[in-house]
Amino acid sequence: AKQKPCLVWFTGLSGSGKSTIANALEQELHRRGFHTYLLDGDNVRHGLNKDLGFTDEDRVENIRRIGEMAKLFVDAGVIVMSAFISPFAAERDMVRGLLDTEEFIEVYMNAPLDVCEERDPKGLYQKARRGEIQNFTGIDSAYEIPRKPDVTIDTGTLPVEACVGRLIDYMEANGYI
Ligand code: GGZ
Repeated sequence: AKQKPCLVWFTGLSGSGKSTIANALEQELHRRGFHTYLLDGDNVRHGLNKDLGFTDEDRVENIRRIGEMAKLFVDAGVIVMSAFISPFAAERDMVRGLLDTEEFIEVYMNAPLDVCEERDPKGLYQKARRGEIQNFTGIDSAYEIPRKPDVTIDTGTLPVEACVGRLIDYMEANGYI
């Protein structure tokens, strides 16, 4: 199907639903015949970026590389999704600046910290609270809330299908799909 290539940039706390919603969106786009690629921790932090940890400096470099890589996919005509915390506004803006204005869609996964912490699928918040891991976003490392995201999704309260629906509506309304 005809598509306008773009980068759907999910940002939010650990446990806010970035991977879940990005995967569900990708499935729906596939079902409709679009060509997509999803960048996430599994295929980036374990590969290209496996030399990077979670200091501020390493997160900055993580996002820089992901942004450059995503740009290549967009240039190749793909609808790209990325699911990284990307806690700092400066790096999100840097990635935005790599692309044409309409090519970058910043999606803020808005879930309160206590909801994310309650979900804690990997037990990482608990470890961070106990001091067993350091520099954990929301606990002892900052998350800067996006000031002007293109889309905000209240993932603390909305079911997955509704979140995907919001994104599909946005992408249709703005001519990406
Ligand atoms: C935040 C951490 C940390 C620390 C390991 N802080 O919920 P998850 O497990 O599956 O996703 C988190 C992921 C965050 O990596 P990102 O590449 O998205 O972060 S960033 O954009 O800030 O570079 C979490 C796990 O890695 N994880 N240690 N200290 N998340």
